[in-house]
Amino acid sequence: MDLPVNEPSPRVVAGGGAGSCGARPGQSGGLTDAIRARIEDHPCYSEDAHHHFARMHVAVAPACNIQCHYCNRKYDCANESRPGVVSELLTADQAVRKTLAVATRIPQMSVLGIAGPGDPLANPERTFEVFRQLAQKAPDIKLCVSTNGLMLPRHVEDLCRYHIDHVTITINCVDPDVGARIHPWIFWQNRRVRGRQAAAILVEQQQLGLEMLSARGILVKVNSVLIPGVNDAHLPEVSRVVRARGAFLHNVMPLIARPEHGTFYGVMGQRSPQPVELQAVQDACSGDMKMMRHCRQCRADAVGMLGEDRGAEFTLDRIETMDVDYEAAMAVRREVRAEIAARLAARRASGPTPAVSSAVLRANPQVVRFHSRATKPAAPAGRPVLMAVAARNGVVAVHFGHAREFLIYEASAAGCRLIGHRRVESHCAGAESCGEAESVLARTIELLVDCEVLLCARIGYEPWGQLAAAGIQPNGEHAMQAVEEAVMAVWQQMLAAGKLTVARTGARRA
Ligand code: CLF
Ligand code: SF4
Repeated sequence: MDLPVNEPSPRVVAGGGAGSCGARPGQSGGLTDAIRARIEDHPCYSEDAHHHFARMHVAVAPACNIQCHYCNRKYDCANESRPGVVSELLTADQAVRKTLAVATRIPQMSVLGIAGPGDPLANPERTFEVFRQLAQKAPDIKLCVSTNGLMLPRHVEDLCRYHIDHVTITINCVDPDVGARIHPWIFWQNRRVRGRQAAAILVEQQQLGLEMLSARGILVKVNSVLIPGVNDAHLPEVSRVVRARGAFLHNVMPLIARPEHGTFYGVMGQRSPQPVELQAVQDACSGDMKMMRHCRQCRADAVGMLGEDRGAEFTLDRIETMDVDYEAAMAVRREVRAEIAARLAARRASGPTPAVSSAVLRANPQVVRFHSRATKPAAPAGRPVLMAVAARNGVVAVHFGHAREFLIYEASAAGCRLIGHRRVESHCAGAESCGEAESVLARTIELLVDCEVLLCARIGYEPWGQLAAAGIQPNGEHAMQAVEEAVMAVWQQMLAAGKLTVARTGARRA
């Protein structure tokens, strides 16, 4: 399954996303133009791309060859998004049909990933049959796979054969003693191996597979699950080692452990990390390694933009009734892709933004207008400010009460950078009573209490008052504006008002 990887901490003022700070001829932000071209439409490998391009997973890989203490693939909740979870297992033919249907309906869907619910390389026949068919029928779709790495060395040549250009390996440790506390057993050479010996084999195969992929020029992202008290202090070493072996990105994701999931960690009461702990470990890992901060820990059957799941629109019975003309769809997909690429290029150059065409609006109706990237704020420098943003497709487009997640940005004189995202319960949609809405709001405020500003499209009077009382200033003045530009505009207003030369005031816990 995909236990998600990352991106430099992009300075938006300088070009951000896949990074273009201090670009030299032929390079952007340390990326060569060739690599930029390979990631610019991949929503996981490029932070910029995730505002514009969608991904989908097909759940064709039920079996797994290892056990992780955080995994229980039996648990499925349609409202939950976490790796390993699916609603419908597919055959290879069903998966191909579904992929073509989704790519026709969502033309900005650029990547098909196989990420579970087990391990794709523990189910090689189905996995490679999907890739084989799609390489022929839909050559414009990028193919992506996520694996625990145990069988990776054995399948590197297969991955090359079908032009799999992006591979994710979940690597939680490089020390078998740490690994033995995460992975109780593996299935290796027809027998079950346990404990430290199992972890040592897993680590060895992961590192060998990583080296083999890097040697073949395949972009490798490493996902690591942050498990407080188990591998938190160890992950910077993991980052250093995988970087040295050629990994392109590192994605440190928080452990999800709840008793109702029936996982070992959930039942044993292993806690998940707080957002500040996650950020601290991501920062400690960053060094010269690109870090991904926008991962959404997708389900193994996720469909749509990161952070949304349109899987319910593409169940098998619905797909049966859809007319799919992929030749015709490819023309629309080319048009949409070209327009997104043009807008991204314009933003990178901080030049004028081309008008949004009808094709893009059809594919992406939330995009009403799109602003060029923020310019570098003038001195004097003020202190950094954390802001929570209710966004869709890179735009401040979501009503506070409808938000299911907030992007967290840090704005400073150096520009703004994405710190991560935080999931919340929808204040309006989920609550069945006033009392319930109150407690949902209280939990949201608790989760965002380190943020000073909350940007959203609209917000009601009641939550406005409670957020402000907790020291979080709601702001609805930048509705439908590009997120980074809105964040920097607010920061500059605070700077001009003299609020950034003194420490934050008025913050209190909910
Ligand atoms: Fe899927 Fe993974 Fe490919 Fe992306 S997801 S197989 S690299 S197409 Fe992306 Fe989802 Fe995070 Fe994975 S946001 S869980 S990192
Ligand atoms: Fe679950 Fe671990 Fe296997 Fe992924 S690799 S399916 S998390 S047991």
